[in-house]
Amino acid sequence: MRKNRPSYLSVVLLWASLATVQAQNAPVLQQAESGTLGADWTTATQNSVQYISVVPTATIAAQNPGTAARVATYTVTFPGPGTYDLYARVRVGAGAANDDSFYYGNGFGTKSPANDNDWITINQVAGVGYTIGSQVVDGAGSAQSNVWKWVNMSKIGGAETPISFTITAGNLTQTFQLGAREDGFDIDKVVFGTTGLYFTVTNLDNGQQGSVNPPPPPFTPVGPPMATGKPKFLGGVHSTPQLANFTAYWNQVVPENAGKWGSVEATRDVMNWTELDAAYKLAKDNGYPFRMHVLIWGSQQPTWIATLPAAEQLAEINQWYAAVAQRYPAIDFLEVVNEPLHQPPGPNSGGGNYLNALGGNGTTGWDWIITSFQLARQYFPTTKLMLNDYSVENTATSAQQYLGIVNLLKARNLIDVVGIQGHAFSTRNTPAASLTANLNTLASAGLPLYITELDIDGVNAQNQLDDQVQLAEYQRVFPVFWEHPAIKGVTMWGYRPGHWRTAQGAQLVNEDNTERAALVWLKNYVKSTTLGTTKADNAAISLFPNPVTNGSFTLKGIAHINTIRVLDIRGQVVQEATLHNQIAVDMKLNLRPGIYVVQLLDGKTVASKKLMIK
Ligand code: 9MR
Repeated sequence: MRKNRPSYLSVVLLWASLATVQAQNAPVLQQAESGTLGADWTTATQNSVQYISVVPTATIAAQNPGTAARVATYTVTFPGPGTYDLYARVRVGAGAANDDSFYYGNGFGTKSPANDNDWITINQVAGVGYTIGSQVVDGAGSAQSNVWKWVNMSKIGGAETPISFTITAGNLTQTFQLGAREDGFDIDKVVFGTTGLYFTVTNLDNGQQGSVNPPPPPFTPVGPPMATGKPKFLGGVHSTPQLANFTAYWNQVVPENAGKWGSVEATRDVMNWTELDAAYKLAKDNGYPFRMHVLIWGSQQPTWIATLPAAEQLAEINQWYAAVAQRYPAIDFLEVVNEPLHQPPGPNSGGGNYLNALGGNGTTGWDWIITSFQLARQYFPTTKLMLNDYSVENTATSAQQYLGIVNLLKARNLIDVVGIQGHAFSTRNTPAASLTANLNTLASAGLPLYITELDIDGVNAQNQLDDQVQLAEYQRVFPVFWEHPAIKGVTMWGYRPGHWRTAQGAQLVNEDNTERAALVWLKNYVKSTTLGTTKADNAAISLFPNPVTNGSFTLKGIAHINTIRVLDIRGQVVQEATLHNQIAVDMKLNLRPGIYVVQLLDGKTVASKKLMIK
């Protein structure tokens, strides 16, 4: 009868409610070791994680496991019909790209081990996946090797187009197969989760249902940059992985790779400015100082220049300088030469091989650097010119050698500021007192110092991310730099995952932007530390006679002081002395009568005393 027939509307409603029921099918979790494992699989347990991997001796067939020994078989019962994505908790071994592939069956059922069409190849797992509880596991992520991570195997590319799995009513129990490809690829468990739902790492870890809507991002920093209002900047590096929330933390910009000559002009006369433009714009839009990294270096240089005759090389160098100067009229700091002590532009691959075109070593030993700076003054007359290098803060000999180059340039009025990279590999085994002593050496040229590429690692002895290890090292190293009176700014060489030292845990935030302990501390430390006006124990230091009548004065109580400076009323240093654990010193002055300021530096603080000379 007509009135008993379901209306069109109720059919739609019934369908919709069925769809809702389907969408709520519980995820299905399968431990990898629970299957029927072919003979080439091994099961192991580490830190209470039981997992499977294939023995190293097996061969890799192109796009299929090859033999039944390399297949693992599971019988899976689903709670209801629907479409499911396949998630897996896996670990890529130390071989990274050589340890990061496997297969799964192209649909349910028992597959033929050597038939390509029966298998989906999953590859390039080394650079994808998620580790943090709140992260949604989609097709991306940036977890690396040697960590347990979740990957949506129905979404990632890297080899073949992946698939989802469809379950129809009445066929809830299915056979599912995995196949081995590379050794060093460990599988802990898999989860079938309803396609279209958002599964976080926590959901998958615990077999929980995903959510219909994307969960809100767990953390958004508010800013402003932590050094706002401070006399020094605390800057950041510009590159794709480092961009998120930049302006909430950093107030100075340097391009990570986009300003290297080999990146701008990989092909002769074809300039790629895109990313360098973006870095410059980020700085200028926000009123942050911009540092150009880098004109002359012996790494990441164009390959085509290495084989040109010297005269042509010099012409190309002039064109490079001119092009940068024209495109970026307001560079604040220009790295003219990077890494002179370690990577001069020599004949090594990517080294440019143009050192001789710039005058070679010559009589000064560093003529090529002098020429590089002379050209820089010519093309960038109003820009602060910088020399930059690494590992000059951790050894006294390198500091002296570097100072030698700085002084050669300074004597010719070619240099304005001195860059010290400050990487973790230089600071980590260096006592704070040695860092300070070397900074004092470098400061003795009287030019401002900048820490240009700071990073501090954050893993423990087992190479696992360890917030406390990083925090302790930040607390040990950062204040040495930040509070040194000669250092006028610090730039972080990245702070997010994707950092060049991600494997060493140097990132300050997690994938989901949450702040690691070191960053929480750093924000508070920078905010609460008063710079420049911190006084050493002034009262304990006595200076007499004052006024000075016979051209000299005595200082007592200065055991901790390493530098004495006398400044005239315009703030110019007119006399300076370096001390080594002396309890008293007599300073002979060669100055006109008048009022001066005596500054006493201990590497962390500056104490000042007024001095009158009669
Ligand atoms: O961080 C940069 C990384 O992405 C590049 O692959 C690498 C190539 O040389 O350069 C890194 O940056 C270096 C910087 O340009 C100069 N000082 C050392 C930095 C770390 O290697």
